[in-house]
Amino acid sequence: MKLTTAQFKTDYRKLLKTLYAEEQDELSTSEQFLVLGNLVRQYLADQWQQTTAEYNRTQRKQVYYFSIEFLPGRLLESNLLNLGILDTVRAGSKELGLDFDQLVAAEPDPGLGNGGLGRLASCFMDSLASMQIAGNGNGIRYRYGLFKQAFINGYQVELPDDWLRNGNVWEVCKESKACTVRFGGNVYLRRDEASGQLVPVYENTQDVLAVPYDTAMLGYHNHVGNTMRLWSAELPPQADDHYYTQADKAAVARITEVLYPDDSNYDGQLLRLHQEYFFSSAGVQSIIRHYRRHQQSLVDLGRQIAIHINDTHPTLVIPELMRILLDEEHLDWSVAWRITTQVMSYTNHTILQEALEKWPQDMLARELPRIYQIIAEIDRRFRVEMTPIYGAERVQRSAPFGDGQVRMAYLAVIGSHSTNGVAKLHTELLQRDVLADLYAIYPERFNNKTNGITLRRWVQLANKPLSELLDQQIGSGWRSASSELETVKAYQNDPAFLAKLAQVKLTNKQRLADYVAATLQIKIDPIALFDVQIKRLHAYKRQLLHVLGIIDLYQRIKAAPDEHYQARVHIFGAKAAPSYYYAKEIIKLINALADLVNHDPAMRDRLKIVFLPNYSVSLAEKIIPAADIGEQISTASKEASGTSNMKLMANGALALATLDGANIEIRDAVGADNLFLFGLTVDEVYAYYAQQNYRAQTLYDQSPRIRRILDALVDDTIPGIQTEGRDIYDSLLRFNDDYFVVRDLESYLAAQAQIDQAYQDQNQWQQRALENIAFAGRFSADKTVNRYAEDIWHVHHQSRPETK
Ligand code: F55
Repeated sequence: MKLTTAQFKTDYRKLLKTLYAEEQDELSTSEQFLVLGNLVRQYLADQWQQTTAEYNRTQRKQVYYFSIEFLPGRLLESNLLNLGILDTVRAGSKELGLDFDQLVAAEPDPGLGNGGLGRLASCFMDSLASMQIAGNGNGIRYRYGLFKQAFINGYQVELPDDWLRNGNVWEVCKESKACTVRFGGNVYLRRDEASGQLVPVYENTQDVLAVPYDTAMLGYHNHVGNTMRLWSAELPPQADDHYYTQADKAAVARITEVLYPDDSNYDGQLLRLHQEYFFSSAGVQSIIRHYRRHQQSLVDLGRQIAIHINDTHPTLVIPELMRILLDEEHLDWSVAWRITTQVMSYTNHTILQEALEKWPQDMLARELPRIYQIIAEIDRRFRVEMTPIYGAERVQRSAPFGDGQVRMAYLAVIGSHSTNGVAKLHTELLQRDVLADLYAIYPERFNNKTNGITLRRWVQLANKPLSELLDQQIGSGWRSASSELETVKAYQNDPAFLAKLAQVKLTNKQRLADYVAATLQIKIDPIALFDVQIKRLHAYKRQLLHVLGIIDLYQRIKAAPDEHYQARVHIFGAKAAPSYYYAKEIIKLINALADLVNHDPAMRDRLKIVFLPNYSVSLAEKIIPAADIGEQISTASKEASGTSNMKLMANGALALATLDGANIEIRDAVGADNLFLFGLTVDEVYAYYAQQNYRAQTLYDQSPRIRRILDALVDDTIPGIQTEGRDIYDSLLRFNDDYFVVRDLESYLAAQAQIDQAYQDQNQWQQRALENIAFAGRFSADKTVNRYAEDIWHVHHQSRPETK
């Protein structure tokens, strides 16, 4: 859009007066943010309304991305960037005497997700709009997002995330588009006299009103304004003969009260089931209602809409769409089923057994009786159709019902036309392992879609110094066509350019150092190597391996204080699920070690540990541009893809990585010389499983170095971890190290030694950083989303300039 600084200043002053009727210097930073946010919402309104109108007029195929989590990050700057007025507004703010950066930081960061899965959903929303795909988000408007993390005495404590306290400038409540979602009660089928059809009769249901709140998702410089719709649970309007009690109110509000803080452990709680059906049902109802307003026949539904199921959490959209087509639209089962499978597609995000959702059949039958009947019929028909072809055993292993439970991933595969994994290796493992039986039955449904990230947020906004350097060197075309980043390779032998690249990194490290000094009172030297691990705390992600590596370095410095050591700062960001006891013990270990190391004069500037609390999208934006090394060290086969690996790469960090998830594809893109690989391969891990011959204790017995490192957990080297140190030590030796930490330790240490070596040659290091930046465009979510559009959703996208 077009905007001059003068116009902006006039608009700002006028809105300030309208909203607050005060002088500018009376406003707090957060109030200043609200004025600017409201102004930007006015600026984007045209674009948003016109896109919606265009979708209604042309009846383009719509994609609905159903996700129980979204992590959009702060929206002020990204909306300004997409509108093309970021520089104008920054300049205008300055002239108004506002501190623009402070105002940006005053926006609450919506934590409506746990980690990679929720952030991926938001990267996709951004790319859908930028690729001009008619894409809609559908999720839950949690009253409280993921807990805020603080450390007290080194232990994680969880505080409520009251993100809506000052209101939300970006959302619009659409009360008139509310839907009713039914829970519980009894359902029976009765023959309708007039039509002769069977219709369900509901008794004693508990009805909840789903109220939508819409947020605009803008495309980059293209006038697109898509919608993310989040649902909030409320009581239905009061009937004349019925008064609600406070208890009624509280029971309903609970459904959308808070995000479940577990990112990889499924624990079949009733409230979670209610959340899943709540947003699935509301979303499908509103899609069909909207569709019916514009279209006659439902037979074409599969050509007009696509519904995407982000992990199994929204799988109940399958029986819910069936319910509407059967009970409300009176289609035959076979017609309804054909439409449903045509509409639905599913992404799997994990092969960890403990993360696969399974709901007890009796719970579903009680809570969602009609939905249960429909799933039972899906199960019955699947068995009837497949048993003659594939035999009773395979069918029993792969049907929706098993062991008294509904296996949601199986239901998702059976009820959709596409199932994808999120990296090549992950998709292979799905086919070989977790979903092997269904892969044998429906091989044509399986496909890979390697994850991607939006460079608009993760480079353009998060790393402005790098963005400006790239503009200078290769022009600004990369900002809309990320494949143009590859042209920067032409400068890999240009020492002046490499020096500028090093300078950019140093600037970002200084900025992070300032933040660390201000928040944690720890002084870190930007000249040191910044080694970063940022992700949820989980045993399989092996933060412990990283810690053991630091212990080794600490012990080496202590033993030979006069040697030369590459100065290092180890930076962690990680939340643990509140109920994940072991993960919390690792947090305590990291903090205790940090305490020891950071106060030991012998470490001086050689080694510092910084564990930044409350890792979140906005904290990631500060850390990632400052990283020299990004640790991607999961046990091979466990990390489905990883996406911070891609963000770090795009910011010129080199990966320290196992051959897991998308790390493999990153290696293929940049070449093995431009990252540091170590550790067991998937085949080696699987061979240990098959032969059951892994013994961590033997490795401990045989290696003095391993022994010295592990012993530090239990010999009071690190004060304050009596319990934790012993538990962690036992997990490795007594309980035989589920994730091969001990097995990979020496290989990890060797890779770290290579890194120290490599860092000495700054010219060559910057060449490697440049190579990583150059190939980051391959992991642009724009491309990923285009592949979904072509292969799965069958919708048109902007084919130029950002094609495959
Ligand atoms: C959240 C709730 C439940 Cl019940 C289960 C899982 C999650 C969750 O947050 N999963 C998650 O983030 N998975 C991650 O998805 C990323 C995007 O595909 C992958 O990159 C990453 O490997 C995977 O762990």
